[in-house]
Amino acid sequence: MAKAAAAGAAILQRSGWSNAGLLAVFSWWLLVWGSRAEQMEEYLKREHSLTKPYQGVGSASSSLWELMGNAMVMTQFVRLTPDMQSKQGAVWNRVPCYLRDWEMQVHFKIHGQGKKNLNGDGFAIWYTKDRMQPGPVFGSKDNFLGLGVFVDTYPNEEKQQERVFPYVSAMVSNGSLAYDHDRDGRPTELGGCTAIVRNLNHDTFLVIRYVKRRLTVLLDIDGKHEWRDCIDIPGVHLPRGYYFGVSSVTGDLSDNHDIISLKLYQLTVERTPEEEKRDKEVFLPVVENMKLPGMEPSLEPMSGLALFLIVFFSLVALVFAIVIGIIVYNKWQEQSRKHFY
Ligand SMILES: [Ca+2]
Repeated sequence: MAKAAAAGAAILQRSGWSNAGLLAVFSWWLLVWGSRAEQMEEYLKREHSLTKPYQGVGSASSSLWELMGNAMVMTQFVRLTPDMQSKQGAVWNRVPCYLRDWEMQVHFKIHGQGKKNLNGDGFAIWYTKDRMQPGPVFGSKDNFLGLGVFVDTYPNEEKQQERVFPYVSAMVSNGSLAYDHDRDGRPTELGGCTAIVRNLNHDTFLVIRYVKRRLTVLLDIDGKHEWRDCIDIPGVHLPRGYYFGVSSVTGDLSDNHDIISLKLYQLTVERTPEEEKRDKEVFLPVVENMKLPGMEPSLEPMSGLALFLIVFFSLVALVFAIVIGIIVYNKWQEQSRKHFY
């Protein structure tokens, strides 16, 4: 129900309702659904949102958002890259986000001259410790700390059978995990889905929702004003105080990667005492039950314990085998003695 309410609010806002009108409708919505489902309210946080007319972005140092590389502010959108080879651009929030539960709504447009699979590379939405650092992951730095959601429009891996591109995927790194560009991030992917998003005449939206350590990514790309599930992963622990940003890169192949708006909503949810305990603050990003190669350092005390247990049980098994051996030997000797009588 909370999902329906959030989606409803987004649709109303898109269709140009005033804030007061929206608030009234939304209050009613909450009254209707609130009694039935888990209560969730949402507030647009202007300090983490990028909306038209993008006042001061790229020109004023007091602006909440900062441009990098080839990114340009236009009247109707922020263009991360133009449809030209070897460009990279990004826009980063200057204000760290200390919210526990949030939702980032991304209104974007990817379009260009390239025919299917002759375009690239896509763009990334970030919630990371570092900001404004160019690099190889959709124009931003690798071995990042935090979350990256990628809208990958070009399949670099040759044998792509399971994944149809463009493809949306999510990755969480604690700094020691690298993005494998040649395999489109497949080794570190937490989840993903196909998203046909290029050269469309209708609006395309992506939502990243982070509530009670559950990370979900929803898409509205079919022009039906409906959210479709793409990624849903529980047990994602992200530190607070990281930065939101979006970045993009083109190589031999290119596209216009345009951001029309980024809207960050604070979500207010109630937690039980157990949930409070479970959702305690973390200082490094962690995903529960994920065995990713780079995540091993944080599990080192565990592998020490595992080694001890292996040695311990091996010794127990050895002693057991020796005891059995002695018993069998004694029985055998007894048997052979009986033969002599
Ligand atoms: Ca790719």
